[in-house]
Amino acid sequence: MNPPSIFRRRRVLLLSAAAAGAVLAASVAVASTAEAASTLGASAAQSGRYFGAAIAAGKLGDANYTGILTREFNAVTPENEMKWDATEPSQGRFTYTNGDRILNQGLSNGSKVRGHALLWHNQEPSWAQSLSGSALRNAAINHVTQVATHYKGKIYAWDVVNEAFADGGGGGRRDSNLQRTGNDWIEAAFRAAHTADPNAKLCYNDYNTDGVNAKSTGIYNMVRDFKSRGVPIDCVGFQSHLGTGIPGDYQANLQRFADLGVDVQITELDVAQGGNQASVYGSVTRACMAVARCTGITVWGIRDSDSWRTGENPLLFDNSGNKKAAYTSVLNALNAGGPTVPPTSGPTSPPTSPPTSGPTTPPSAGACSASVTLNSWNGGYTATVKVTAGSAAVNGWAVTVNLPSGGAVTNAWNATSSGTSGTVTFANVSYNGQIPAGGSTEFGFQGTGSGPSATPTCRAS
Ligand code: 9MR
Repeated sequence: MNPPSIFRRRRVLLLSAAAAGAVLAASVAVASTAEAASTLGASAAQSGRYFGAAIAAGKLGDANYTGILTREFNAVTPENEMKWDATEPSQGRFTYTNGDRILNQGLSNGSKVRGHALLWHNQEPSWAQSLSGSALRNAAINHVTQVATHYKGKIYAWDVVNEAFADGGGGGRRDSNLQRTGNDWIEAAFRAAHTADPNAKLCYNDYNTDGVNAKSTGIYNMVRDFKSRGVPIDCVGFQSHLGTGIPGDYQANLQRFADLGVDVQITELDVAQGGNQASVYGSVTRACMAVARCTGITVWGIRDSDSWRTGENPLLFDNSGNKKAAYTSVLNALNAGGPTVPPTSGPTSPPTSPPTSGPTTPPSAGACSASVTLNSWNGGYTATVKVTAGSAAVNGWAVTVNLPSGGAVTNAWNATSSGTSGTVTFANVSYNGQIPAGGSTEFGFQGTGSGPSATPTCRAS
């Protein structure tokens, strides 16, 4: 589960506008670390993030539990109370009592509430387990509509679909009765959720996606497809039920999803208690803090005794509610700061229709510039390329990079690529070709070997 340790380096390559020769500095706002906060939620909030916990309605009468909850956390997720079996135990009869208790606990404490989960092959009520085909599809979409409508305006982010991808090497969908209703069941669920609660962030959530692997890449391809077709997806949840280590490309994996134009969130973090539990917790927190669109972290329970992983002591507080070393590690990482979460703005998805007119003249040099940020590991990298227009608006662009021999581009996002090795040119896609004067857009690509070391060129029209 945990790949061997890898070497990572991070470089920023800058290309200046050809005419001016000016150097464009990649700029990120870094949260002030002048005053360290003393709780998880407050320290996360300094950079615009949340730090949450999964909670259970049945424990809200436990003063030790709620004491930690209200002191430390500024987000909550119902561990079971908003799942399908809990909210629609018989078809068409909806029960929100316990879900509402979690919601009200969160809202009364000024916390964000993550909704979990509208559709999941697990914890389906028995009546749904016996359905198939259009009867199941209609029941599932009705469930999404009803539950998202009940909580409309109150949920920060919904896990619309949970764990729909298969484990193992294929990168494909998991077989389930939902999947057998047709491959479009996931996008149908996202569209229904968006119609019911247009302001909630809509997430896809899964496990074993904690590095670049076949499963996470399958999900990545789905998200990229959704973004290109205007399916309303806003975020991807990485559950992060971890053993004794963390994949070396954990941060790069978060970043490649963020580069698709979605938020990323750590949604169910817990780490087996071994010699390095505290350090794994610290690494996960630092990875999220380093990715501007990683908006928050949720741990899957409060005290070790609250965890579903009986006997593994995987949480931040011991059975008595005392802070563990892992707690200190997380708090320090939060207080160390990182890029501030960008404000939510603009449409949740790119426009679906292409621009009415494309570039009429070949791109010319000098009217745009590009800066490349590499996340590299031993044998591969992801590159994020920022394309910035000069003093005139750009209506189409092309960026050319020279790759060292032996390496190849394996995939690209928010751009089309021509060639895979040597000189590779990336051109805008329909929705990001137009850049206002001085404005910028981003695309990315992943490759084997080493990333580009020479200055890329940008041509604009
Ligand atoms: O923690 C949850 C546990 O109480 C339930 O019995 C279990 C039922 O499958 O679900 C647990 O939460 C899961 C979450 O909803 C989705 N990701 C995996 C979590 C741990 O199994």
